[in-house]
Amino acid sequence: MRVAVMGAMPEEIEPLLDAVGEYESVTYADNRYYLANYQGLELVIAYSKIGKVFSTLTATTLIEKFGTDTLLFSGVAGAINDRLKIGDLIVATKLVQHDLDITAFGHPYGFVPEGKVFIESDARLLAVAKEVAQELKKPLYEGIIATGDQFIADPQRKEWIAQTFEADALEMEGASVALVCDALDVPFCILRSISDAADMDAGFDFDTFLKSSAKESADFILKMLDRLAS
Ligand code: 4EH
Repeated sequence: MRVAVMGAMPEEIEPLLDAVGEYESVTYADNRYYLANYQGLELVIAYSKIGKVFSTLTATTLIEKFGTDTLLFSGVAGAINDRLKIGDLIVATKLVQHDLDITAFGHPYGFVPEGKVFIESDARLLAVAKEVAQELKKPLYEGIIATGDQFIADPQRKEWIAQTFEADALEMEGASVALVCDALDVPFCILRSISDAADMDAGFDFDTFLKSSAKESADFILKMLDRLAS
């Protein structure tokens, strides 16, 4: 198995690089890719930089250039569902682009012709995530993640995303990564730990909790890798 493990920001993959120990670094398409062996799995680890475009480039590169056959995303997210508190884990059941809007032509939000509003996650990787949660006795929320090229720190925009897509959390990369994996038939799993509530305090909370929440997510991903290896 060749497993891609990606994040958007350096903080999101640093705990993974620390855990794998030795790795080789390859520069390609203006980014760095870290090749490592972990429990007999071949890993390719990378952070994309922020947003849908960079994450599309990185996900595509991980699959097409580095030949990965499974993709796990680890990172942080803003909470929409108020059951989700800072540090909690959410795994996406499906993902949507909340900022994709050609409603002027009668299409629903998040839809373009020949595309789909929601992209569904891989059932087997979801099951693996649930098994890990049970093993660790950690709550794992399953829900809808909304993605857009905006850091949301606005209760009104947050509420609109909640109502329009029934989304539980939001971030800036998941749906684009999901779209790439879906198109290329690569099973994927988008895992996030909450860093803020996408409200007026989001900027401050994000800065405060980025590292600790990114570590929560990365630690969980490592347990998923343990299971995929065995
Ligand atoms: O990769 C981006 C990061 C914020 S932008 C998306 N990530 C974090 C998830 C996220 C998020 N996305 C949208 C956590 N909270 C979010 C929110 N809205 N409220 C960034 C952060 N720091 C420096 C530069 N850019």
